[in-house]
Amino acid sequence: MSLVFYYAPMSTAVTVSWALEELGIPYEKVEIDLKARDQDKRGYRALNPNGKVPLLVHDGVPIFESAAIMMHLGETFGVERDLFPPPGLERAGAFKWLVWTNVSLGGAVARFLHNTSAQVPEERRSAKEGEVARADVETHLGILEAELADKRFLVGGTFSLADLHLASFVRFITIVGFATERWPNLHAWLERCTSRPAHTRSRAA
Ligand SMILES: N[C@@H](CCC(=O)N[C@@H](CS)C(=O)NCC(=O)O)C(=O)O
Repeated sequence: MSLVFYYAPMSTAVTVSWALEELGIPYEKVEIDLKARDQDKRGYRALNPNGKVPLLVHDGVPIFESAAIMMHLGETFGVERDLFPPPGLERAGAFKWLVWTNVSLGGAVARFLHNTSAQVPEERRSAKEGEVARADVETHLGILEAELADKRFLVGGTFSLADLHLASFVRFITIVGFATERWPNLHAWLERCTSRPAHTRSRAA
């Protein structure tokens, strides 16, 4: 079995670093220097035509999109390690939150960043759209807050790669201006997830 993980520090790839650390499976790491535009090199584009990280190549098969990588890691290695539900309705719950992270919450965050980040040329930004997107992000965080009112983790009562992926993303958005203290259930859940030793190890790696 071979797993090659293409990553960049402080990018969407951190969720996969954390998952690989939780799973404790051997893998090879290849750093992609985004500033040097390694992602545009022909060899990399042949594996990931999107030119983005993360990318996981499993036995020669390239898998891009962090949510898809998480689903694949979960069903292939996570079930026997109690980090992903077996096939069935709990697994459907894990899929639901993985997709929600990238599409629903992630879409609102992408609009927020597009309209507020100094890295986007001013003429392409709109303060009004930025405010609308901020409100959308907060609505999504409110949905998560309600979901966590009576549960410690998203599916099946135990920590899973669905929690890991969403916590990794929520941690990122705390850095771009969304303090989680306003949502106490979410805040406590984020602390439960990110205090895991594998998270600490993945940040040090
Ligand atoms: N939807 C993708 C997003 C990946 C993504 O946007 N990666 C960024 C780093 S955070 C990237 O590689 N950017 C390089 C570029 O756009 O040139 C996923 O979840 O995997």
